[in-house]
Amino acid sequence: MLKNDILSILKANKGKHISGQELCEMLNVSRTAVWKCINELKSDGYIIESKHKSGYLLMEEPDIIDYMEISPYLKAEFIGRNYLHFESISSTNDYAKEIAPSATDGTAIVAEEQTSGRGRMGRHWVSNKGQGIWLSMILKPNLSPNEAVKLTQVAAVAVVDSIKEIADIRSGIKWPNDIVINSKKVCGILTEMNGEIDRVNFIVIGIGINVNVQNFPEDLCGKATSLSIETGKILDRKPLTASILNNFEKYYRIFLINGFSSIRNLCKEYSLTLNKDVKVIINNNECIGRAVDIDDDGNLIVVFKNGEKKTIASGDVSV
Ligand code: BT5
Repeated sequence: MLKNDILSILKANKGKHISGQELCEMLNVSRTAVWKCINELKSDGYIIESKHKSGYLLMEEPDIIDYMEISPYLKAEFIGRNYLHFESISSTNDYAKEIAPSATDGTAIVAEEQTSGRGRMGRHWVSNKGQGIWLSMILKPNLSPNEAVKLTQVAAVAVVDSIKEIADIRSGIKWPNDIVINSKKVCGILTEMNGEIDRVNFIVIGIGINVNVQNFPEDLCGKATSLSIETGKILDRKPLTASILNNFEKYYRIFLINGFSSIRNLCKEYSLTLNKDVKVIINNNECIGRAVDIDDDGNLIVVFKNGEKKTIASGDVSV
């Protein structure tokens, strides 16, 4: 796309004017085509100085997480290489499921805002405009459905690493799908699957991270937090988005080659649930026990007061 080519040149020449003539020659297009693209970039939020005789200078880039903005940080080879960015969408997971049958493995869908962001069991996920990373990845591994459910843990480990890398703060995993800082949820993961009994057609992993959210609705106060609240800084979402894709690809490859057992130690190290008393809902009854292990299948092992040991495969566990 011409607009992206022009943007790449302006980015590569930061601090330096590039004349319209130079752009025309480099890209073999007309002056009008260049001018049209510059105007489009300006309306996308890029601040571009246009000076008679000296040309165009990129002064400021918008706070958006489209491919052009995140790709300088993207090292992953297939996760996020097909990258669809939306200003606003109902839910990146819903859209991912819609397009998954014909989408390539590793496709990422990212939105600045979700109008119907979802958690598990139809719960609402607050997805403020421009303040978080609302991301879904489409995966097409050759796995059985019971292997696929472990991908939530793989994603959780990747998110903890990325938060440390970019925000320089330690977070932990509240089994199975919450990332927590100071006892408050900063990120939730929603893994959804389409397949048959013994075969996965596709998996969608949705990750929602509160990056620069400052205020939450009343019902989430005291329960939710953001990286900005925890660090006292406004963070750049671009390297964080790319880092999540990079780290996810790294752990996903390890998982596919060596199985979940190779990720298990990190899950245990990052776990905020292990060695704590937990409430588990079993057949609509609330039972209290101690979380003692995460097994090779990613299940939580809980020992109850009566000495009974149970393997919890999914569901709601609260510390
Ligand atoms: C989750 O569900 O934590 C999974 C959230 C996944 C969100 C991503 S964003 C991209 C992709 N597209 C989607 O539509 N979804 C995924 P669960 O464990 O059921 O937690 C949901 C609960 O978290 C809600 O009932 C609230 O109590 C709380 N919550 C809602 N919004 C939140 C937020 N922004 N931050 C922290 N907690 C929130």
